[in-house]
Amino acid sequence: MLTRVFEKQLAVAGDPRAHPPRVALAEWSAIVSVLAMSPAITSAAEPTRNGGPDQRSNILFVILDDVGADQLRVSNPLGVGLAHTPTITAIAQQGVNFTNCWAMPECSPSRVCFFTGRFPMRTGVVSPMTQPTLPQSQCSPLEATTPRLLTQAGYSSMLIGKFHIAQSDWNPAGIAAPASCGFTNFNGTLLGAPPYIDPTIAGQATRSDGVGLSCGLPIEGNAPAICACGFQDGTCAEGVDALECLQLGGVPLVDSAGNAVRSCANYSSAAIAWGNFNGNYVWPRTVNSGDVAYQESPVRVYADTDQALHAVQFIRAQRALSHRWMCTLSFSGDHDPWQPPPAQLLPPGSAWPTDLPLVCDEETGVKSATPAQRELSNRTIESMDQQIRHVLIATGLAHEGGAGLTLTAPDTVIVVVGDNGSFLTTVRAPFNPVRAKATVYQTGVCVPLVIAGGPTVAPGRACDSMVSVVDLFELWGELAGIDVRAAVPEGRRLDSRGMKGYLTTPDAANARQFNYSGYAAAHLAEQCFPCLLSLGGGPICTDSILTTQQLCESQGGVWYGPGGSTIYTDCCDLMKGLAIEGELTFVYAAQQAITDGRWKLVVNTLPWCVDESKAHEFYDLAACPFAEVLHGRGVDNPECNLLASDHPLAPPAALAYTQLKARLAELEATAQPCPGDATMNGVVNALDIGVLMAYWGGPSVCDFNNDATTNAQDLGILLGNYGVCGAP
Ligand SMILES: [Ca+2]
Ligand SMILES: [Ca+2]
Ligand SMILES: [Ca+2]
Repeated sequence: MLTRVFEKQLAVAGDPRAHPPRVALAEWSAIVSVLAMSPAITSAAEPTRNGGPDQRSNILFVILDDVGADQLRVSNPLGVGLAHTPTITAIAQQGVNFTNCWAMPECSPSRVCFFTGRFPMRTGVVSPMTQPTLPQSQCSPLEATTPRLLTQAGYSSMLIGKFHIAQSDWNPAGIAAPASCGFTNFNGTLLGAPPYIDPTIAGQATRSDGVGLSCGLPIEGNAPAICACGFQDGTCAEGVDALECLQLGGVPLVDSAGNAVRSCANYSSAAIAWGNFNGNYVWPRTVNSGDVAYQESPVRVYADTDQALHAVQFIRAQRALSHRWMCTLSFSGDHDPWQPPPAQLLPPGSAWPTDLPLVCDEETGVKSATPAQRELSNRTIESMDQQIRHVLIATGLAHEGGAGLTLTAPDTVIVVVGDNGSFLTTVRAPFNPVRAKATVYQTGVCVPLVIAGGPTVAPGRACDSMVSVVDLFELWGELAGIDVRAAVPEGRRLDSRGMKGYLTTPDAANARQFNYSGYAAAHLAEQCFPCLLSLGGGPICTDSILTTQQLCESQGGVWYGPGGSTIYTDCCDLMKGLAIEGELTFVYAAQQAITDGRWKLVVNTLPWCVDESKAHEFYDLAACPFAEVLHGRGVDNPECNLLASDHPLAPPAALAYTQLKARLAELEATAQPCPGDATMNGVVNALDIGVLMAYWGGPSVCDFNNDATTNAQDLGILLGNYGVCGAP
């Protein structure tokens, strides 16, 4: 069956009829691509063409969306009931397991870090793009991104799967947003998550509550129903497992009440809403290829399978041509909404517990930490792990024998990372589910990172040094023979530190003295309103993360903006209106964290109604719960906050607190906003005017007053700062 599935996908991928409207990149792409690169790198010869052997490495970079350190055996030694991930474990055993990696707390900021080496406070990508976000909060087309640097060094590169570094809404490049940031070889999705699950099964079920259909397929006895499977070409097959039907690109037939239909007798393709998206099984593809961008929608192939297939095709082609390459494989299966992956993608023995209801979005409409969501999360991680294995074997980067998976390509480095902490309902003990993704606490920022191959020596060890997701940007450069500091335009600050030393030298000195993570409110086209969540531990309010009614309600929240029963302007307004003072927990609009490895300072941007004493939190990670099993850094639960008690800090803590505050102030001082500096080099000059003029009349990174257009007002701001930001 698996062969048949792959053949079907090849047919889809290669079908020229599936390539609808094309848009060419506008003329501004020329100006920004020139400005994004340092002249030094533009003229640089390929670094190793000096007669010696090519020491550079190919790179397979795997991003596991929303897989925090708590989810994997390699990063959570205490975890119980974790996913079965033999591939990732094998990579760690043949490489280095980084036990102290911090990501940003949310998708987009981390992803921009991977490819720019710059913290969110510099790139402007401070928040995930969960609703139309203005270009100044998307990755700037003037960033010297990894694919741009790699092209200059003679590499081929491709990003497959979830992008979420920029989006098409408000972006002057539209669906060519990846290419505008240098990702001219992109095949995946511009969405930040899988599309919503379709509880109508392509319009067949008319009952409005979606009961029994929360996974986007009919369920019987906690398993996919056996039903008739209809295809768009009018053919139909009986006796098909509903999940397999979706995998084959069909639609499981159900009656209006959602019960499985077993006969093809009355099947009509015309009665099916073929345009409905359905989680990971039916989704919109965007392709950027050179200066061409197009969409293919909907794609009816399970997303992991499709992405693994494209990775195999790309890597095989590069290996056949003896090109140096980087393949970024960006899986999003473990981002909500969770759906069961095809059974054929799971490892042996990975069966759904027969006594556990197979539900995806909870049918009551209220999400809570359910065993089903954790089980679904496990299944998606297992699917990704198996797909990584498939890619490694199918491309000759590994073989499977009696000893399990063995990596066999010494010229290729394999990197697997999570992009942020786990989402609350999936968090595994001993990590903290209510201080998880979208917070700067340990559960929100600690991610798994394993690296194998290439220059790695003494495989099978752990590295406990602090590393940040920005450091991966520098690692790509180190592996490709690029000096990233020389390659980015003069005056542009990098936050990355070298990582290659950790691979080549088991006792390498620490490259960084502190680590940082943070998020803030993005520049949005519309005002935000509050969303009230109930997660079992009392009400929680956010007015900065779940910023639309659909997003709020999809997380089981109650929406208090336009379209809701009552409108409140923000969470403070809501707290007073609902008279829930003292009960409400706020999700802060911005948070920053900085650590020296032991001590950790958290700085909160407070809502106007919250007492200023909550602005700082301070932790001794070595004294927080589970420190002894989590490499000396425990979980920063509230009771571990040293500033929560009335006792003054002990002298060592007081000194560390002062030092970390100073560190953060130094960092912020180097990232002061400079409206007008479109080229991000600390100087406002004629070059910036040139960029602004190229975007005149529309939204752009030169929309310095955040009003969604670029015009004389923005030029006025630029001229007002002319030269100023560059002053020492
Ligand atoms: Ca993510
Ligand atoms: Ca400038
Ligand atoms: Ca403007």
